[in-house]
Amino acid sequence: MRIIHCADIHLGSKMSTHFTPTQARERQNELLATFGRMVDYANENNVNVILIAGDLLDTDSGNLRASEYVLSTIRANPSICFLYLVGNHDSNSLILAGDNLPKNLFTFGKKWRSYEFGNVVITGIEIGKNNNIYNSLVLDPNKINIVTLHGQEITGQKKDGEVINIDALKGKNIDYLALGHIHSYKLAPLDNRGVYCYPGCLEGRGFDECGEKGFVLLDITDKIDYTFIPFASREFVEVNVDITDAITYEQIKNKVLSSISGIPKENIMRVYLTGTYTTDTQKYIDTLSTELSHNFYFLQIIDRSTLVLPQKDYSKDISLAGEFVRLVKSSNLPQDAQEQILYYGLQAINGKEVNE
Ligand SMILES: [Mn+2]
Repeated sequence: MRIIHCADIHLGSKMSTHFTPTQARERQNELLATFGRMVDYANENNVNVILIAGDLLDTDSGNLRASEYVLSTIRANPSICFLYLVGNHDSNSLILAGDNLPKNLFTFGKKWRSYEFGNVVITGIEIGKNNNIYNSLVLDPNKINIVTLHGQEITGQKKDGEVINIDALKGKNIDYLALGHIHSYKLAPLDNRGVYCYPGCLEGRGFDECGEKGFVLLDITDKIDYTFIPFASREFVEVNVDITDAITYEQIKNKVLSSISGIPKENIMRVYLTGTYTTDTQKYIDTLSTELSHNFYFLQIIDRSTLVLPQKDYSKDISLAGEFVRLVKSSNLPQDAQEQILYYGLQAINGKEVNE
């Protein structure tokens, strides 16, 4: 049999960070559409079960469209079993609020609950703040055991809150521990028998969720094969570009272009300018952002380069420039503000056009 293990889809997220209202709306729809595409993938690849390990919704309620979309999709695919464990974001999920749930939608509760598919048993529990779940988990060693939980992994030490004590789940006959809560893919050994896995989210929602996102496909015969399937419609990508040797606008632009070439244009990009610059550097960031933003769905340039003053000892220089540098450096302004003022001020004193 085949199972999709996904989690942390956060349907109904506002997606408004970084984006215009139009783009945010588009990303909200993409999030729903990617869930729909995953169900299509399940159909096309003979997947029997979609196991959702928590945080399917971004909030319990308030997003009627996301809830109705999910319920409608589940009803339209009666040959797939949807096992939905709620997480900390959707513990009172609106999807489960109605009386008339789809017949192919199954849930978990505050006590361990198992679903059997031949030799495969999927067992889960809503942990909430309950730290006392481990002793009551008893699994048949002769079955293929998948256990699902939502929370932050910890080892050893006691800690309150929605945490999963990995050590306490060792030696429990678990073959695959299907987790949710961490938004990046992670697969690690559990014990001599099993592994534990966070699939990560389906779509990144910000630059703290960079890189490939997707779900895990489990192919089960007498053992489990697991494959991470990248599935996001866009990725958040961050790139560092060292501009130390670039002086002209064109040189900086070419450095940025060569660093981002090959990155698909549908991605959501952030370019950090790093290294050093001088008062001669043509660092016209607004112009560069505008020019390059046509190359990507979204592109943002953040300047982290630092100013290197000309090889001149301004501390005793009897000139307007010397007086200016001493005045700025003796001020209480933060380092980056001082650099900005010195950059533009020295350009002005040297008779250059001051941009930005
Ligand atoms: Mn969570």
